Formats: sequence, C-alpha cells, structure tokens
Amino acid sequence: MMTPMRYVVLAIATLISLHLIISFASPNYGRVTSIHHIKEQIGLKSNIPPYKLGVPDDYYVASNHSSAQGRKANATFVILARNSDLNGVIKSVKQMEDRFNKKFGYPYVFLNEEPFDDAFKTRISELTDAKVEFGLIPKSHWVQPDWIDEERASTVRKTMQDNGVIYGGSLPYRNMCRFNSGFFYRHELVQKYQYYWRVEPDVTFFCDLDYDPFLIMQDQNKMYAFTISLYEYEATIMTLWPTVKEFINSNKHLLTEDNAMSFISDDGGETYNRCHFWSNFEIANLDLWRGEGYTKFFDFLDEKGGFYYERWGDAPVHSIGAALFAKKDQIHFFNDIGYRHEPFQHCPQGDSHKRGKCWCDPAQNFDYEWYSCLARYDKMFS
Ligand SMILES: Nc1nc2c(ncn2[C@@H]2O[C@H](COP(=O)(O)OP(=O)(O)OP(=O)(O)O)[C@@H](O)[C@H]2O)c(=O)[nH]1
Ligand SMILES: *[C@@H]1O[C@H](CO)[C@@H](O)[C@H](O)[C@H]1NC(C)=O
Ligand SMILES: *[C@@H]1O[C@H](CO)[C@@H](O)[C@H](O)[C@H]1NC(C)=O
Ligand SMILES: [Mg+2]
Repeated sequence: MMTPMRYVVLAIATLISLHLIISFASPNYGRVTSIHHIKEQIGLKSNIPPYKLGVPDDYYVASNHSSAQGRKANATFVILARNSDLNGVIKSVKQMEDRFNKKFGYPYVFLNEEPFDDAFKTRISELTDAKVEFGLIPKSHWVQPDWIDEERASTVRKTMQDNGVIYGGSLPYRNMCRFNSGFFYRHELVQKYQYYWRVEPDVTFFCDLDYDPFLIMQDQNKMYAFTISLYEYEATIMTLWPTVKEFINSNKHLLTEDNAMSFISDDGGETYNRCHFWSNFEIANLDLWRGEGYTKFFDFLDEKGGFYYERWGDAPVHSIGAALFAKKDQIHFFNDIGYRHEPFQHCPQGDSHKRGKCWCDPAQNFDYEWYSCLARYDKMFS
C-alpha cells in the first residue's frame, strides 16, 4: 500500500519527467520551467520571499559619467550645514545628482563648525559616486571676534528680535553670514578648487541640466552667477552702504572697469538700491573672493563690525563685491536652471523650459515680479 507521502513523491517525479520531455521538445521554454523553478515552486528549496534574492547584477545599467567634450572644470559643490539639517540637505543633494551631477561627477565639500556625525556622513555618501569631503570650520573663522563689543551686539539682537526682523535675534545666523561672506573660500577643503556651486538644504531643482555650468563659467570667463535677485531688508543693513562708499573713496584703484555698479545703485553709487543676488544659489570663480579687491573690502567691512552690530547678510556683501570687482558681463544669469528656495522660484520660460524638461509651472516665475531685480540686471546690457 502506498502512503500519502509516496503519492506526493510519485507526483513530483511525474511532473519532473514531464517537464524534462517538454523542455527538450521546446528549448525556448526551458528557462522558465526548469527543474530549478519547479523545485522552488513546490517549496523544496527555501522559504525566502523571492525579492530578497535581489536583482542580478547584469540587469543594472551602469551610470554614465561623461562631461561634455570629456572636459571637466576644477570645481566643487560647497554646502554649509548643521547635523540637524541632514534631511533638508539630502533632498537638495539627491536632486542635484538626479538633475545634473550623476552625469558630471563633481565632488562635494560639506562644512560645519561642529564635527559632522556618522549618520550625516553615511546618508550623504550614499547619494553619489562622486568624492565627498566633510570639513570642520576653524573656530577663528566662525565665532564672534573678541574685539566685537558684546554688550552693543546683544542690545542690537534684542531690538531686532523685538522688531520682528527675520533672524534679527540670532547670533549663529550672524556667524553664518560672516563666514559665508569672508571665510568659506579659505577653508582648506575649498582652497584646492577654482569654482564652486553653493547649495542649501531644502531647495528645489526643477530642470535637467544637460550642460556643465562650470565649463560655461570657465570658457566664457564668468566670475559670478545667479538665478534669483531681489531687494534686501533695509533694517539689516542700515550702515552698509555708507561703509561701502567709505571703502570706495579710499580704494578707487581696486574697482574693476565696466563693473556692475548700475545693478546696485541707481544714482552712480550715491545710494544703494538694495538689489542683491540671492546667495543661497551661487556659482562663482573663487578668485573673485581671493583677489586683492574683495579681500580688502571684506576686511574693511569686518572691522566696522556690521555683521554683529547690524545683521549684514552674505547676499548683499557678495553682491556688492561682485558688482565692484567683476565686469558686468562676467556676472551670469543661469536662465536654464529652474530653482526654488522658499518663498521664491525661477522657472525657465519657453524653449528653455522644454529643453530642461522642467516640472515647474512657467507662470510661477519670480523674474519680473515687483520684488525682483532682474530688470536692473537686463538694463546693464541695453
Ligand atoms: N554649520 C552651520 N550651518 C548653518 C548655521 N546656520 C545656518 N547654516 C547653514 O547656512 C545656510 C543658510 O542658512 P539658512 O537657515 O538656510 O538661512 P536662510 O536661507 O537665510 O533662511 P531660510 O532658508 O529661510 O531658513 C544653510 O546652508 C544652512 O544649513 C549654523 O549655525 N551652523
Ligand atoms: C554615455 O555617454 C556617451 C557620451 O555622451 C554616449 O555616447 C552614450 O550613449 C552614453 N551611454 C549610455 C548608456 O547612456
Ligand atoms: C584648481 O584650482 C586651485 C585654485 O586655483 C589650484 O590651487 C589647483 O592646483 C587647481 N587644481 C587643478 C587640478 O588644476
Ligand atoms: Mg536657506
């Protein structure tokens, strides 16, 4: 008498021999109905869910690092961030990789006045094949210098806070603005590059960028590039322009000819119109900041103490620096780069929108809104 077990074994044996006959007769079906697969289906092999076995390597298409004409610029991304900014930074970097950098492979430099923790380093490094470096900012480049009168500085912070000035009460924000204005390009990890692209947490890149903006900078001798420009809050820069004028008066020889003064002043330098390039996005030649003009300019501003006695931002400081020490046609508007940092966005229009396969609504575009300075930029070239 056959036990139930024997029936099962017999059934399997029949199935297998049947299968062998079929697979010899029709070799095309061999792969999907092999003994191996039958074994798996009747559960003799394992009880691992199939997805856990993974997709075989030969299904993967290799990523393709190939910059235009096989050339690459001497350039890096620079990202200043705290450990607590991780999730926002991840969003920005992932988009940068997908929209642009997985094709071009530029490295990243992350900077922080505290050591980056392991979670930060691990999760960032997972996002890219490019080189990633994490740097510690020296104390002397970050903290409020001791020649700043802290009593005066804290009174200002209190007043600005009470008046609802954005970040007006914050000391770290002031350290950050001063660092971005005069120190990031001196960091040893940044020193070895010629160009940088500044990226902030929680920004959006809307379009595919299929050309290398660093090579545009290099080949066309551009010094500074932006996507959004706007007016600065008067309350944060009360004495900035008088200070700039004082500097200009005693350093006329340092200014560049054909500069962009008309972008920042409507009356030949008498007053500041408060226009600035929004520095959360910047692509620039580091020589602009390393040059004699800007070096002396920054030192002059720094000695006046306005980074702490007011709340001078790196955006107006960089913008005035670019306007004084670069030629106007060395300042570039990257029209093709669809970009948002809350609450404003630049969305490329027309052919540019199509070519970049941009996903932003072209109707939502800051370029010629009333609070934008782009019309002044355009006017320089008319
Ligand atoms: N390491 C470090 N990075 C900072 C600090 N404060 C700001 N940052 C970074 O400096 C850049 C500018 O700071 P944000 O907080 O984005 O300032 P913002 O762009 O003026 O304002 P929001 O983006 O609207 O908050 C970002 O890259 C931040 O991650 C800080 O205290 N330490
Ligand atoms: C890789 O890039 C080269 C040069 O641009 C291109 O010719 C080739 O088709 C690309 N290959 C893939 C798989 O995308
Ligand atoms: C990149 O530029 C920096 C700064 O000008 C320079 O020191 C460095 O040697 C350059 N690197 C290469 C590979 O050309
Ligand atoms: Mg920001």
